[in-house]
Amino acid sequence: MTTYKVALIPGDGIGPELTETTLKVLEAVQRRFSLRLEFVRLEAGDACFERRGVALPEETVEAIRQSHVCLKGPVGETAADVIVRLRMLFDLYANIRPIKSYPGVPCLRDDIDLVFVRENTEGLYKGFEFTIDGVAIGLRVITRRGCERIARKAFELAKRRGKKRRVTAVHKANVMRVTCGLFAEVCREVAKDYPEITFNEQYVDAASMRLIKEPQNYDVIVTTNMFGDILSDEAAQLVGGLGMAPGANIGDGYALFEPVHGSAPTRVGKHTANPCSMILASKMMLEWLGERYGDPVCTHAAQAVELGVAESLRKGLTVPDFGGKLKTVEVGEAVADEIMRSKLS
Ligand code: GGG
Repeated sequence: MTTYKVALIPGDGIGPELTETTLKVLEAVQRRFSLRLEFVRLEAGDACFERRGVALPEETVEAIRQSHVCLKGPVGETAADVIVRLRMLFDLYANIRPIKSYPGVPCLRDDIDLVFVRENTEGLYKGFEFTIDGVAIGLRVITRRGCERIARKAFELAKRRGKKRRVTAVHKANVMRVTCGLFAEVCREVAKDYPEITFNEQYVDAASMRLIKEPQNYDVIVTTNMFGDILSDEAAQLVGGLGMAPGANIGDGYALFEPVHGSAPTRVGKHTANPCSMILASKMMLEWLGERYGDPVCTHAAQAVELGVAESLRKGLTVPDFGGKLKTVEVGEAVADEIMRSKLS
């Protein structure tokens, strides 16, 4: 049986309670499947900064280097110093954010199943910001290499999903002719290598409207860093909000998984936060381990986690926001029960 070392960052705000809840699910996964996860708890985020004066300590980075994969809770005001920095440090260039309707969840429609492939290391998030004589300047960096690898990721994902087989490139090339122009041009070039996938382009403003008008028509959306961050929050609201939004940060040899949302400080201690974002992030983690290490047990475990989430939501075993009566941690226990009952092996 393979043991995978998981770098675990509980984070800030509701992060620690989402982490404990997700661990209940991952304990069930280990009991149910022949799979071992060794968690290495690490510090990073606002609380770490307040205590130590640094949001992402060097030993955290080093421990991540020594692990197979990282699972991270939300962090608060120090997001730029933690998650944006980790994406750059480990070249986690693809931010994969699935948006899917689950039964029992208040969704705009019940047939939404799309995924954002957001470029994760360039654009306005590069951190090149400065002021000159009272003028604040932020540089938007878009490279051919960055566009090409994220476009390929999107087309490969559309092929693997085998659903609508469509990639939509979202940009604003009519205004940002150089930066978005390069992104659009490279997406068009890459599309030629995938004749079996339908390719189309939308301006970001039109896409933000169409996501609400006809979300069922999207499959894979590829876009630049900031557009992806904004549109994926909007789209999450179509399927029940950010509590239903997991995210993966994927590079060529390493990956980090997290809920899409922030630390939600106003919810701390109320035990009402929906933990599905982080539980589904752990499902994506297992799926990635399965692919990266060619381990079908991880793939089956990932399926069991998703089925467990879907089944508990269907039964109304959820938080008050969705009409349920459960506390955050009890949702994890309900999902764990479903996993123990699952027939996958
Ligand atoms: N948009 C929800 C949120 O606050 N997410 C945390 C965050 O800001 N993460 C940084 C990022 O994804 O770029």
